[in-house]
Amino acid sequence: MGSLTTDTFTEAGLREHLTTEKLGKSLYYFPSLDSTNIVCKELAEKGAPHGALVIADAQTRGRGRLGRTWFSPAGGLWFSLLLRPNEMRVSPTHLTFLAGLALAQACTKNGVNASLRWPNDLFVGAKKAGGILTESKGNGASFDYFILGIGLNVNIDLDAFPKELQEEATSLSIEKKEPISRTQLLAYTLLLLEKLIVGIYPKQGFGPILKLWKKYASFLGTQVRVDTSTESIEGEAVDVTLTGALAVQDIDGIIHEISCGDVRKLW
Ligand code: BT5
Repeated sequence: MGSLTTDTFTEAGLREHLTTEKLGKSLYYFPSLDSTNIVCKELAEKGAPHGALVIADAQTRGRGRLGRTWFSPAGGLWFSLLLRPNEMRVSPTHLTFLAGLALAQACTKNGVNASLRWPNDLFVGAKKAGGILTESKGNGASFDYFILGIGLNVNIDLDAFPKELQEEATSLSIEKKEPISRTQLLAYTLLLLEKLIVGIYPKQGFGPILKLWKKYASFLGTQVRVDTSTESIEGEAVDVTLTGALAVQDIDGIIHEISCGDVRKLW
């Protein structure tokens, strides 16, 4: 495995590589902080502009969905984007899909075959390598802002993961057997994301994006268990709808459309 010290972040290096128009133009880099989503939210409240990027080498209180912990040591790509709805007409649900697609495309371009699992996970093989946490202020009628948080295990050795994650998590460097430049990966991901947000989504809608997303969704067509806050549903993951819901067909042929939950592959 390559040394993690060969892949350092510098603010100047990040600025130099970014080729986006708005995403990341306002940039806040921290060697370590609690959570990029939290800091991004604070900046949003203080009036930071659309596209502001908060990035950290390590997080001490990285967050997953539903208050879960996101393990974030140095070597990963942990960042959050502030997105303002007056600049971007996209629903928070769709935003998670746009981000997943950009992330999967960027990983693949870097020689790692990534797949996507509904609604917010990035997998390599059978192991999770990244996740997305989309938060928002306001509601459907008027969103104030969105915080798009992205975590990707880039240059992290297996023994650096806590025991309970070693079975189910991986990193790009483990899979590729060499380190990957986080700066370049970030720059490429943001470029793809910006193209989706300002180009494809407003002009062509969610349909074509979902179609591309599904190409990475290797869990579709397999047997899964979906745990929601109220129930567990087992069956075949048959589709993801235009609203971003997962359709699961159970053993009786009944199709359940699930808007929020966690997917586990059964075999
Ligand atoms: C997610 O939640 O997958 C969303 C993760 C988003 C993290 C980014 S990092 C930048 C930004 N700032 C933050 O504070 N957060 C965002 P969820 O689907 O709820 O998955 C969480 C579960 O994934 C945990 O309960 C663990 O089982 C597992 N997990 C935790 N850390 C992991 C890691 N580094 N790699 C793989 N799996 C992990």
